Amino acid sequence: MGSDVFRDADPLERILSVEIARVTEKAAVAAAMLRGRGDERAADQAAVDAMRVELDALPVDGVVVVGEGERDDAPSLYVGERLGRGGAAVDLALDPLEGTTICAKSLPNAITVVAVAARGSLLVVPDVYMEKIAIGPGYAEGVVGLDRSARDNISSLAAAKGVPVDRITACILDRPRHAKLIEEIRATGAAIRLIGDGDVAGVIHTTDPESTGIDIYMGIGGAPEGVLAAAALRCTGGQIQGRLQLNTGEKRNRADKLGLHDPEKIYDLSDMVSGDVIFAASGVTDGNLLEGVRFYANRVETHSLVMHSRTGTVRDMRTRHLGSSFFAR
Ligand code: VTB
Repeated sequence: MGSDVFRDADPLERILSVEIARVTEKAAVAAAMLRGRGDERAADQAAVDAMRVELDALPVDGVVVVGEGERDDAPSLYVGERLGRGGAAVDLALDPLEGTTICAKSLPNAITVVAVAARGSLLVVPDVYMEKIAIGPGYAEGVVGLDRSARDNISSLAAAKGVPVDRITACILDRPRHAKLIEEIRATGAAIRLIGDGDVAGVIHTTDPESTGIDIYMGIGGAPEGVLAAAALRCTGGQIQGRLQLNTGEKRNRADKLGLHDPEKIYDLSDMVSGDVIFAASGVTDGNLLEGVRFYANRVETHSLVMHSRTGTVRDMRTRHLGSSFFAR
């Protein structure tokens, strides 16, 4: 059980860690057809529909634990939906279009994301906000943490990296709620990359600061996105902490029902993802780590990352699709 599910079914692991790319690729192509059309709902729906078909074709017995919402609000890919042709019992965490607004505006870093994990190994969170802090691999455990001030975290990270504070860049969602955090970080001399959406990508960007220019992710975003980001870091290395923002009785009740009884608890990577996980993301629009979908006269090209935590494999996959199914509109 638990973390050995992929090893026990080695052929499955091998199939999955390639087949899973199809899931995010198809969703990326569907969303990319609607890039820059100003219609977030249509782009999201196209990605959802494409992703659902591909997930349902995987050789797994999957249950969605991070999805498009509760059953009533999300007719497809809702939390609790069972998908797959049958096989190993797995949890599915997904975001068919991370950054619907950035896709609709054709801005950078819209991606499609899926994680497949051993059953029971992903933290099931309510769809509330989560305060997060994340850094990439190569740092000692505890270099940064949510129990410390922004100033402390930035200076501790700079010291660990061996650079002055003004060489650190933090990625933060551009939201009014972050005004104080932004002020505090700017006062340290560190730089801030403000993003409009897409904090799963924001966290993943910390894993390759040389390419992305981002050293640390900070601030408040969606809790489901926190678990997805943790799945990626479980594969690449890195650290993440998250604290649910349970500022009403109703939210505390929802968390309580999921077994999350301490509203102040800081969840770390192993709390959010406790077992083996396969993670895939494909670019919809061009970004720092992933290129967006390219349409040519006779083919479509996609760019994906597929990672597996147990083996430590990170596949950087550029794929040419010549099949007509990719052109169907
Ligand atoms: C973030 C971001 C998402 O939601 O989690 C954000 O990564 C948080 O919510 O892409 P607000 O938009 O309310 O700040 C998204 O923007 C959309 O799910």
